[in-house]
Amino acid sequence: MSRLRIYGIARTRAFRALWMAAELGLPYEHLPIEIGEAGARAPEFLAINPNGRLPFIDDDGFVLFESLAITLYLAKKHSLGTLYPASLQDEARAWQWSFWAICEVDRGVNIWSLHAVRLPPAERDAAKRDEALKVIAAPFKILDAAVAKQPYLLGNEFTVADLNVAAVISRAIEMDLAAVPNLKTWLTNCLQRPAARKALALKNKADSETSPDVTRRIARINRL
Ligand SMILES: N[C@@H](CCC(=O)N[C@@H](CS)C(=O)NCC(=O)O)C(=O)O
Repeated sequence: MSRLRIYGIARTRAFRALWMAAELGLPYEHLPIEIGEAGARAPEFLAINPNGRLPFIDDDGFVLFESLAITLYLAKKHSLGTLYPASLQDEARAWQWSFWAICEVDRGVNIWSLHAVRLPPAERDAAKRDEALKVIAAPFKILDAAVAKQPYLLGNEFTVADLNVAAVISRAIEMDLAAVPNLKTWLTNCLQRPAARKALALKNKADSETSPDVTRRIARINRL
């Protein structure tokens, strides 16, 4: 039995943890539980993560929630000096980009994706979609400028900073990114990594198996 358990169906933010586990080549057990009462809010899972949200992990008895805390933890544990920066300043930059992604673009990309792609066409709210695009336009310009001068966020090498930001905005790959060409190239490169493709295969499969009812529930529960 593997010591690392990753909880959460791959269509959720569990995708971020699954991508990191693949980058690190870790053996793990994936428990693809659903959001809400049928999954993360069932008593047995609330007993592990009282937030009732996904993802969370159990690493040999060590329980952790928050998707990017999970990726940072796994990278530092297994890839210090490679995927996880060794210097104090680069570590801080990895945190900076991770917090930035959660605060500036996570919700906007999710709203856009639901109202541009994932909800049945008749139920998409164009006003929500357009407002989300407005909210993410300025931060996307910041990211575009950051990857215009160097291939990756911390320099020449792909690190946890790239994984975290690219995983948060992965659904933006379906947007028109003509206004941010450097972001588009960088995101494409990140998502073409073999580990990303493995995690994306799980995510795409979960997406394709998701019924409109579940997508509606996702929009309602997450207030998107
Ligand atoms: N900041 C958290 C957000 C977790 C979150 O909201 N997860 C969603 C799925 S992607 C969820 O579980 N929503 C259901 C709910 O809130 O009940 C993280 O990054 O892990």
